Amino acid sequence: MIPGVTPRSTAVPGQDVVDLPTALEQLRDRVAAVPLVLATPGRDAADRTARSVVDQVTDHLLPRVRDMDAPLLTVVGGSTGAGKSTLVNSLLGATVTTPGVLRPTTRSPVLVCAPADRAAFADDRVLPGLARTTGGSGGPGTLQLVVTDALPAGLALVDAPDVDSVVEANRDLAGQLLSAADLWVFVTTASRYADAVPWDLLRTAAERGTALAVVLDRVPPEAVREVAEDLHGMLGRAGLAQAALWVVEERPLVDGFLPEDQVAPLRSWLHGLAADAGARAAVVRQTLVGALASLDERVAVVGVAAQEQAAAAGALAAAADTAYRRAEEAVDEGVRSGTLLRGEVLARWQEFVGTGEWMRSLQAGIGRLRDRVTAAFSGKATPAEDLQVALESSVEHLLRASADEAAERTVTSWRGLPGGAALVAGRERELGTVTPGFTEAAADEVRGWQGAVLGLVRDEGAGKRSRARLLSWGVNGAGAVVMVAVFAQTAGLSGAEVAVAGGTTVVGQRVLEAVFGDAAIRQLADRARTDLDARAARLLHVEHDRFVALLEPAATPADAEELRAAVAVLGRARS
Ligand SMILES: Nc1nc2c(ncn2[C@@H]2O[C@H](COP(=O)(O)OP(=O)(O)OP(=O)(O)O)[C@@H](O)[C@H]2O)c(=O)[nH]1
Ligand SMILES: [Mg+2]
Repeated sequence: MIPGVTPRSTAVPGQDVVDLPTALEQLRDRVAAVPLVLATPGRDAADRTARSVVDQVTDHLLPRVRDMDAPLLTVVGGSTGAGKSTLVNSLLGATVTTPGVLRPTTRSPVLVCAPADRAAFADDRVLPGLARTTGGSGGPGTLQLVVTDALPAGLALVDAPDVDSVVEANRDLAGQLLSAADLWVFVTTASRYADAVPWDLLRTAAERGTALAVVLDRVPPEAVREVAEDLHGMLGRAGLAQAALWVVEERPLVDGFLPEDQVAPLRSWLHGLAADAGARAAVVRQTLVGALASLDERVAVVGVAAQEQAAAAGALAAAADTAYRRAEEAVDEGVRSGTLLRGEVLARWQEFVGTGEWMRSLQAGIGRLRDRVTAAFSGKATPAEDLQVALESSVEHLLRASADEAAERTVTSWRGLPGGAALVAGRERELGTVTPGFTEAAADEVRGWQGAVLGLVRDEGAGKRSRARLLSWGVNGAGAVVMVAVFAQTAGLSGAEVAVAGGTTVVGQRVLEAVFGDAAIRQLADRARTDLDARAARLLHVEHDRFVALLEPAATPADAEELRAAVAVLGRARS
């Protein structure tokens, strides 16, 4: 440190202190980055909140805190067909925006400003998501910029689409424009002022203390008092007693404009604001302070949703884990139960050990029999290979059935879990069964396993007495015996039972008992089983991973934590 110079920042270690625009940008980027991908019950509402925060920071808060003196952005919004466009034209005394009989008329907004304020709105300082057009509407996603002497400098007017539009894009855009505003001019009519949607927005304005003027349009002259009083009462009950209320009577239009006496008071109020820098600054501050203050709670809503997403993802992952753990157990169980030594495998096993001729020769005694077995094993490569092929398809079948069941079980559990149904919707057939590559991968693994068993047989027992005997059966023959031993031994089948299964006689059983009782065979079978288990686990992992991959984009508790941190940084920047 340089002597005599103390650091300016009084930041608490570990707590960032940044300026307000930076804090707002960071918070916005955090909110935008929260992946609300799972369709949990609160997701859609939280998603809307997140978007409204992102939009408002971009469209209103950032441009405003960067330039407190920029012209007042006044958005004329409200009920469908209330006469918003007609009002804007009438305020200007010029047709700058198109009114119409067909609803909704205004689909892309029109921003009107004085020539002196052109630069403040021509670029992407405010509402950067809307491309500017001039000389006519550019369609969806655009903002038509109209520069006119009819407006004083310091005040811009936006003719917005209907807030309660039948067209969703209109509703969203209207909401976005209102949150970009320094001042709302909210237009409703004698027949619509009690509608729900406008009141949702008006309540939001009340909560945030947004600067607000309400225009009660198209009021039959005889009902002015009654309707105005009623609306005034409603505004008061909503905490909006401070809102300026303008009543416009329903009269024949004059060249498409409202009669001058109906529009003049509102116009002079707006022009007054434009002329009075102090009053304008007060409006700007009022809306800005309320909007900034509203962020904590709105971001908290997104944070809660992120937590919900994380919890839902956790529950979905647990369901998949359980299903695939059960599949591993099912494979293990299938191997242990000896059920694989049935059907085709059994037939090939019988062929392998049990030719009639060989059976008869068993009578001659164990010693000779073993030689005979040796001869049978080593001399009959084809039956050994047939047995391997039969075992291969039987193990593959077991793997496939277990993996299919796990997939189906996962899909079934996911359907009943928050966020799960939407993930599997329309994909039940694809997700409820093994992956397309499974059959091939399983065949590869099983063949790999068989190859490994043959390798074991070849390498194992070097220098041991057993090796010579083992190899005297031929690698294929000994390998087949080890493979059968895997299923027989773990099933607790004695050599005798395998022999019975093989259809051999009592004497044959004694021979096979000797073969399967052989320590070398038992050891090899243990290692072969461990290898098979590992291969099954690997296959099932791949299957399981595709479900995990669906959950990976979901929000985590860290997302919620980062939102809290960003709000805290904003809080320090604000103070
Ligand atoms: N007679 C009469 N007609 C009006 C008045 N205000 C609006 N209109 C008519 O009502 C229809 C709707 O008016 P607009 O100004 O297009 O209404 P809007 O609120 O901009 O409509 P959207 O943009 O579709 O939400 C048009 O045909 C206007 O001419 C009024 O005070 N008196
Ligand atoms: Mg309109």
